Amino acid sequence: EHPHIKARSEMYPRSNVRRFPVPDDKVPWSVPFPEYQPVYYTSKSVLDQPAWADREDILNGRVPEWNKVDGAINRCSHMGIYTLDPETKLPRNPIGRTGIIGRGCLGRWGPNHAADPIVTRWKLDEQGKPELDEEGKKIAQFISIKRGDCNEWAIPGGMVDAEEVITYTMRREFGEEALNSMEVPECEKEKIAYSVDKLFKNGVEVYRGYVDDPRNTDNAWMETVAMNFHDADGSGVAQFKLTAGDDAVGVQWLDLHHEISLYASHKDFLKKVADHLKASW
Ligand code: RP5
Ligand code: MG
Ligand code: MG
Repeated sequence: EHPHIKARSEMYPRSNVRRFPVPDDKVPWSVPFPEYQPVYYTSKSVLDQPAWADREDILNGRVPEWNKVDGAINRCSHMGIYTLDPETKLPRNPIGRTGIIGRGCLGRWGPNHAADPIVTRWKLDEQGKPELDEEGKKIAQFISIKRGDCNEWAIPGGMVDAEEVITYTMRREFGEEALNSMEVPECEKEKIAYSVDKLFKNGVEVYRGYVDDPRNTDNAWMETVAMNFHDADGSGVAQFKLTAGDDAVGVQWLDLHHEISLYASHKDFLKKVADHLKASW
């Protein structure tokens, strides 16, 4: 596995917490690192224990079923069986060290499951013909949102709610973040739901696994399933009026391109979409 990079970025998001520096070669747990002194951080919003968060003293009382579906909570990893820290008995990041222990601002110990819908179309020129790159490959575009927490462009993904089916999470988050579905008048809601449902019927999974997210810690990390919903003839998405909603502060079509700069490891997922569509990259 590639060593995570964003999960080692110096400052933990929306905090004054500085990670203990972890050099590339010291990321894997299998490499001894006796000087390693990770900083403990769990944000106040998580300690307040909202419905989406585990208890801080989770080992005190009924021990959760790690690597299993634990009641309504999916504690399985897409990366295979994760191990527990020999000392703290808490789940250990499958990629390796991050410089922080605790959960940061993530609710679950272990994997925190998200879903990422990648809605694409072909970029058209003024005549309505697909635009080609130097190699003659068609250029694809995807619906990107600007995240309010860091102002970075990203896929409009979100957390899988307890017992929610992943494809439903994708439809819901796409509606909330890219179409502002929660704010539209009741009479328009049905129309939006109809076109979203139609497009989201035929998705292709392009990635399933760990996300190199800046919120990750040694004990809590993001995982996702990313799917591509391609509107080949442009008729489906044309009806969408893009409006940023919920925690998104902007929304736009972005070209798939190897120089694109996106939140977490979202660029890796888009490369997979470009390959799948045989589009320009
Ligand atoms: C990323 O965080 C995932 O790939 C997904 O896009 C996102 C989910 O978290 P929120 O958008 O709910 O903060 O790791
Ligand atoms: Mg959301
Ligand atoms: Mg989101």
